[in-house]
Order: sequence, then structure tokens, then C-alpha cells
Amino acid sequence: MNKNTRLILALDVTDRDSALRIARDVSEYVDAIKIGYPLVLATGLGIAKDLSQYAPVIADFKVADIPNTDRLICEQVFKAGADAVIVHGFTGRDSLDACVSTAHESGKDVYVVAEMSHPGGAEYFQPVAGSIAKMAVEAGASGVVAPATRPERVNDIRKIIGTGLSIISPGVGAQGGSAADVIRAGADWVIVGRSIYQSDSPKDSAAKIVAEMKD
Ligand code: NUP
Repeated sequence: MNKNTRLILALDVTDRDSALRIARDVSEYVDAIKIGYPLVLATGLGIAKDLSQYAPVIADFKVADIPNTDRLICEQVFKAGADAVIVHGFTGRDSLDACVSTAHESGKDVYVVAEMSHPGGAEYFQPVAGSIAKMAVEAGASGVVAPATRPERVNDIRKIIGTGLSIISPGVGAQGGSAADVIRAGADWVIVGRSIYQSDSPKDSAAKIVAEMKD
């Protein structure tokens, strides 16, 4: 994923035509497109390949199972054309290792959720976020997911992981976070969904967020 715009689109729409239209419209403003259960359950995993003509695709399946199942899931995700997968770390090092080794076999990336962005993310995640982030480094993941709604936590997590791993950060706009603030706190990319795909002009909204981060 090249760091041009620092914006990742979270494409949580549930119909194929809208997904492809929005992806095409915003493609010049995004470094990647994140897909997840809403779009994939509605349209099928084949959407990954269709979207990859516009930008690299990150599959946000928050993979969280035993190592063998994790490996099987990641194999399908990468075979379908995704360039990266988002996984959970709380399942332990062996599960994370299965995801990372599957990804590395085909030159793909793994991002590990360190701390979630919604208010409930402070309940169970926050106390273990540091150790999950540390494990992500040790396991050879490409980066972690950390909350734009709590830039100070992004700052803490950056200190733990150093500069070798990327931070991708959801929670901008609809969840209340600011793109500029979280980039300043140490995130490499922001992940934005509703503020773009629900706006009258997804393209203008994406352009505005990119400009805000450049400033
Ligand atoms: O902690 C997380 N918070 C979060 O919002 C981890 C995530 N993967 N996400 C995802 O980012 C969420 O599932 C959605 O796809 C996107 C944020 O979308 P929005 O709040 O900008 O609409």
C-alpha cells in the first residue's frame, strides 16, 4: 500500500453497483479499499477482485479462530484477490502466526486490531492493547488497527510498536474522530466509511479528508 493520500475507504455498502460506483469515483483519493462482512455477505467474496482494479483491497474479517481455521480463512481471502487481512490478536500468538505465515507465503499483509474505536473498545480491549500491539511486532505483522476516536491511544501504541509497523485508524467522521488529529498522533492511514459513502458526493468528501490531512 503506497502512502499517497493516507486515506482508506471503508466500503460498507451492501449492493454491488453502489460499491463499484463509489470505488471508481473516489479511487484517486484512496490508497486502499477496506471491505468487510456487510459488503461481502451481500455480494460475495468475488467483490474483492472487482474492487482491486481501483485500489488494493483490505479484507476486514477480524479473523479470530484456532490456527487451522485462521489459515483456511486467510487462504480464501488472499485467493479471492485481497491484498491484506485484518485479524484479531486476542486469540493468541499461535493463531496470529497462522495468519501471518499464510499472508507471507503470498506476499500479503496482516493488520492486527490493537484497540477498537467504539466506546465499548475501552472496556475489554484497552487494558490489553499494548500487549496485543507488542505481539503484532513480534509476529511480523505489517501493522495494527488503533482508534482515531482516542488519538492519545494511537500515540501510546505508536510508542510500543516503533516505526517498523503501520497504524491504520478507523473512527474518523461518523464516530467523532478527526483525521488530522490522529495522523498527528502517529497514524499512517485513516479508515473512513460513512462520512464518504453516505455523503452526496463521496468524491468531494474523500478529497476534503485528504486535504485536511495534508494541511
Ligand atoms: O476498531 C475498529 N473500528 C472500526 O470502526 C475496527 C474496525 N475495523 N472498524 C471498521 O472501520 C468498521 O467496521 C467500519 O468498517 C470502519 C469505520 O467506518 P465508519 O465509522 O467510518 O463508517
